[in-house]
Amino acid sequence: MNMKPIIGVMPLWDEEKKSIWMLPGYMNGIIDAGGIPMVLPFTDNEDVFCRALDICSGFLLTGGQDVDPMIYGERKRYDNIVTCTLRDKLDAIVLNKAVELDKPLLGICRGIQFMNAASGGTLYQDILLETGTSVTHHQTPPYEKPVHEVMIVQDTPLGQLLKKQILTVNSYHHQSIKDLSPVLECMARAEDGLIEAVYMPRKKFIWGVQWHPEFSYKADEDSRKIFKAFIEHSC
Ligand SMILES: [Mn+2]
Repeated sequence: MNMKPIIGVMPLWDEEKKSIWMLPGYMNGIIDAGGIPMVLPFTDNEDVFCRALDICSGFLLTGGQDVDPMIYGERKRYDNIVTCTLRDKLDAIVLNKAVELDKPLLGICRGIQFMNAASGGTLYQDILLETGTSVTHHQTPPYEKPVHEVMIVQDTPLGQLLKKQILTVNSYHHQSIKDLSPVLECMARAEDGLIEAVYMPRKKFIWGVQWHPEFSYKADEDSRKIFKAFIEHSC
C-alpha cells in the first residue's frame, strides 16, 4: 500500500486579529496531489515545533509577511515592509530540517524569498521602487489568472517536469530575489529578468516558486504537476 505523506504547512499569521489562518488552496493542492496537509503549530516552543516537524515527510513554506531584511544584512528601507519575527524563526527551522534530513520542501512566494534570504542571498525590498519593472507582479483578483510569462531554464528539474520553455503564471508579490543564494539554482525568470523559481541541487526536492500554484492548480495543469512532483518526492 502506498502511504500518503504528511506535509507540514506553515500557517499564516494575522497580526491585527492575533490569529493564525490558512488559504484552502495550499491544503487542497496537497490533498489533490495525494498528500495529507497538516497545519504546523505557530509556537515559539521549539521542542513542540520540532516534534511536529518529525511527523512530516515534507514541508510547505507558504506566503505571508516580508522576510526581515536583517536576515540578509540590510535595514528596512520602506514603510510598506511588514515582518513577522516568529514566522522568520519557524521558517528557518523548517528550512534547516529540510536541508539536513533531505526532506522535500516547496516554498511559495514568501517561501522562495525566505529560502534565498536565509541561505546567503538578498531580496529586492520593493520590486517596483528598486527595478522600475513594467511587468505586473502585483495582480488584482482573480488570482488564478496568469499575468506574466516566465522563461524556464532548460536542464533544470522544472524544465524536465513541465517539458516547456515558457510558462504563464499568476503573480502577487512586491519583493523578489535580488542576488541568488550560492546554494540555489535558478529554474525560471520573468520577462524582466526577475528570478521566479529556484531549486537546491543534490537534494531530492527543495524548490521555490514566486508564483501561486495554490490559486491556479484547479485550472492549470502545470501547477498541479508541481504539487504532484512535491508529493511524489515526499512518499
Ligand atoms: Mn511575478
